[in-house]
Amino acid sequence: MIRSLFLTLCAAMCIHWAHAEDGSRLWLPTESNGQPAQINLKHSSPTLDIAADELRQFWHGQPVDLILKRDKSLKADGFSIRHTDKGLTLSSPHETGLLYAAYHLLRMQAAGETVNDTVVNPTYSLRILNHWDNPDGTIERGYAGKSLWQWAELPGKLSPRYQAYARANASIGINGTVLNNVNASPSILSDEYLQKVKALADVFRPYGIRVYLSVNFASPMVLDSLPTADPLDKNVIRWWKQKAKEIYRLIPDFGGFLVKANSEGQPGPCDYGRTHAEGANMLADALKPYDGIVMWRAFVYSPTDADRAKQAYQEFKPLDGEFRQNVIVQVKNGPIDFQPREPYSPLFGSMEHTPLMAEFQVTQEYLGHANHLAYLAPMWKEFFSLVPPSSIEAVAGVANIGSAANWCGHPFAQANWYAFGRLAWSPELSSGQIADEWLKQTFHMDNAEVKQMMLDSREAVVDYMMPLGLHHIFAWGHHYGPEPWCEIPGARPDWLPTYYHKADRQGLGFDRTSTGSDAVSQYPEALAKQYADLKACPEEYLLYFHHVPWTHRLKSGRTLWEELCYRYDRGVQQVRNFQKVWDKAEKQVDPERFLSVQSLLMTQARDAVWWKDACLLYFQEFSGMPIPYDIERPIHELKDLKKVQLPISNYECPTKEMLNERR
Ligand code: BDP
Repeated sequence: MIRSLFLTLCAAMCIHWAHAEDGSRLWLPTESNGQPAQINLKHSSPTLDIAADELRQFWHGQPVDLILKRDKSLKADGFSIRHTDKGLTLSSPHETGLLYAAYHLLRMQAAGETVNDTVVNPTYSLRILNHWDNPDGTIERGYAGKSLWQWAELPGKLSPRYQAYARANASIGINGTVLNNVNASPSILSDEYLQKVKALADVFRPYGIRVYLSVNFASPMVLDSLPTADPLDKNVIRWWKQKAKEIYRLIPDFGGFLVKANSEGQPGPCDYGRTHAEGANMLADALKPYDGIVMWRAFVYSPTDADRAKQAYQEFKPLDGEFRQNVIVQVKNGPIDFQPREPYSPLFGSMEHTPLMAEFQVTQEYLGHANHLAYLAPMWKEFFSLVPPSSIEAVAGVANIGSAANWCGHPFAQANWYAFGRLAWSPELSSGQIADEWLKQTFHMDNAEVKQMMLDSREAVVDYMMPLGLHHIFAWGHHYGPEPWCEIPGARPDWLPTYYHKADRQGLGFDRTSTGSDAVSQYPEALAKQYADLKACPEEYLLYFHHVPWTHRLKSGRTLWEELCYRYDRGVQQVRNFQKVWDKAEKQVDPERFLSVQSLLMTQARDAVWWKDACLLYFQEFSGMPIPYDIERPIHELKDLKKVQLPISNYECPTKEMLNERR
């Protein structure tokens, strides 16, 4: 029955495919097929009206009553669904809960799931996207065109995409957005920009989305020529209080600030001999009267220390308990920087008296930009398997959204936006379920092979880029291709791959045990013991924690060198297999998106070979061993690969022309 309903929907959607499909629809319903249902709503408000309208347009089941009602079992955004004699009753203590309930029903309908009586609560009350968008329209690490925010046109002109963006976010439960880059321009707090920010906040509000801003710690100096930004200076304190007042006068539900301080050249409290806590608390005090929060990032490291992986912990752990209640420390999932794979950051679980939030990167800075298919839910689930969802306060995702017609560049990159929202609401959902829902809503497709391709895709990227715990061996600057040999005279050592892989005649990998940097000791005892033991260390983290001899035997019985070769090769073969899976699915997909994904998979397959050849030929110079004869031979020469220069400025995604030129 469910299947037949699903097939009917698919048949209806085939008509839809008669139009060009540019991917702008995302996973959302846009066409009403079938008899609209009766929707009853006693009150009216912008949010409730959206909920009712969505159901009136797209829900084809029993009549629905939308009811605002207190209920002890429901959190603020939670809702319940009950069957009654007359149909379905959706209830929530808050309007946004009813909006989420409406999208929940529509999702179940599109995925062909049975609607049972249920109570649904979000795990986190803050589910937030971090845009790294600059006032000049560029996006740091953005690969889907320019910024969505048309700053020059705001506040006078409102692009229809703002509302579409809010709708998409609400449909997956995202309730906050930081509009601008963590490398923040002080101008975002100028009167001119605050008017623009207000205009966006007004569009997002009915969808339950609050606006937040990244702020530059030196803003009082830049905007109003104060001689200092010292957080203990009276005039600085007054400046921020006044700024908060101004903001809240315009945007009464403004969410708060996100701050990158004393990191990668950004100003911060340490410039004045103050701690991160003193800096964060000063801002928190300014926002407190309005219930605003400060998300203070723990992404800090200096070039002098022996191990970058240890630094956030070293700097923040001693500050545990010193932050105001409305400060949340935002910690990247791993200790280094959004690598295809790295262990979780040991700050999680170690700050008992400080609320922490996890920062995931939805944009694929280190996973092939918008050219590679890499479904990231398995990566975030891996994090949650080690950091219990209940041990953190919130989650943030660095957005992969831009002005591209299909929002995210790669058609499958939309799945990462979707998965981030779904996991921020329910971290217990499985990667498979999310992939399934997304495929059904986006492609109206029930294809086990395509779903499996999504589930395997992140591991494939790990295999062809950085298997066995290798990390940060990317090309300088743009982080797209391989450059394990990269040497830039005068560059910070911790920005160079050799710092991380430490290849030599004996072996490969970073010794983070007690004989090396001892980063293992930052983990809970049992885990530290396991990671420090060469035999017990999970192989996916092996070269992250150990400098391993080339001849060391792994679980497979192969030596490290052989296993490395097999993993790189496995990654390449996986992508070749993805190409086959996708080609087979041709009839189930509209031609535009089919061809787009097909062409991107070709790029990905070529890039996978590029990675494999570059890394194996380079590491072979140290191992001195042959590439096992049963795997594919290199097709490039190392000397040629060393000459590859991608002309990617401002970290933009390479165009097809660039990629062709490179080959
Ligand atoms: C790194 C990016 C850089 C960001 C930085 C951050 O390469 O562009 O500014 O993280 O998170 O991943 O602050």
